[in-house]
Amino acid sequence: MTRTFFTIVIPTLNEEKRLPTLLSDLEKQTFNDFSVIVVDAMSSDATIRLARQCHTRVVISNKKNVSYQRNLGAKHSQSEWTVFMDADNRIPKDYLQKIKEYVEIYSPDILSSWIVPDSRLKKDKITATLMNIFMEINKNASRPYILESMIFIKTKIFQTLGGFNTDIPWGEGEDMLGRAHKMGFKFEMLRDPKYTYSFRRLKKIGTFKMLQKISQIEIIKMVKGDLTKNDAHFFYPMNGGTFYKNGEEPKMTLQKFISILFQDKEISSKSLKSFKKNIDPWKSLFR
Ligand SMILES: Nc1nc2c(ncn2[C@@H]2O[C@H](COP(=O)(O)OP(=O)(O)OP(=O)(O)O)[C@@H](O)[C@H]2O)c(=O)[nH]1
Ligand SMILES: [Mg+2]
Repeated sequence: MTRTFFTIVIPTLNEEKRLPTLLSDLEKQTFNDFSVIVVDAMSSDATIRLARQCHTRVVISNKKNVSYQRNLGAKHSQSEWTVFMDADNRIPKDYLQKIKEYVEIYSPDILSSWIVPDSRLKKDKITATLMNIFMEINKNASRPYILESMIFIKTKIFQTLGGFNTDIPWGEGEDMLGRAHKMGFKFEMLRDPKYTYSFRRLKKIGTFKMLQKISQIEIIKMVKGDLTKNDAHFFYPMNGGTFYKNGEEPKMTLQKFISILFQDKEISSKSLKSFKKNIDPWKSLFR
């Protein structure tokens, strides 16, 4: 494999609908010193065939775990920069060109960029703007917020950090950035260029429902310290493209939420009753 400026790693699971569009965006880039590795978790649809048709290197992962797949892809990277992109992204044709120019002038260690939604709906534009503002105000925090859908990182630094933690079901990018921050690596969030972030989940389950779910996750994290892999599935099922073909949204009832919250703890029926009474202000999270 020749040593390109960027190596782009795309983890996939049943992404026959989305991946070809991203690969075609990549083909149209004005800067083309990059290679692409699709790390597929044994898709049952045409993902692998379509990736190969586009002359893309495909690595098969024997584990269905996005972080594991990203780490596996990065092992094959011989570039100075490794880039993690999701199959449901779109990028404008000067995206890589602008990033390359930026890194050559400012030499950051890790970076990402602002997003635009894949929709013309006003509510999606507002949501994307709020996400951009959130990323902007957090960029100097000790644990900056980042979307795993677009991460540029120097390959050596990725290795030093030990890659993504494969045991984390949620926020693995943030976790890695937290470790990078501690070691003094330089992170940047670019306002320009922007990439198109897929709002397919919002389309499938609804914006308000998504906000409910994020609030529920944050409550679990506050109480339990973290979210287990089992819990995560109830809030944010990760099945790649499969979820959008035939995936069912797991229903989160107040009862289920309480059982997740207290599953490792002994709790008397009296305190459970009092908890249910006290949760009244939070009830809107379960409608
Ligand atoms: N192996 C594996 N890959 C996955 C899984 N879920 C997603 N992927 C792939 O990992 C990348 C990120 O997944 P997405 O489903 O886009 O994650 P997301 O953006 O948080 O969620 P969506 O809102 O559903 O798009 C995609 O390229 C997927 O194809 C999974 O459960 N297992
Ligand atoms: Mg996505």
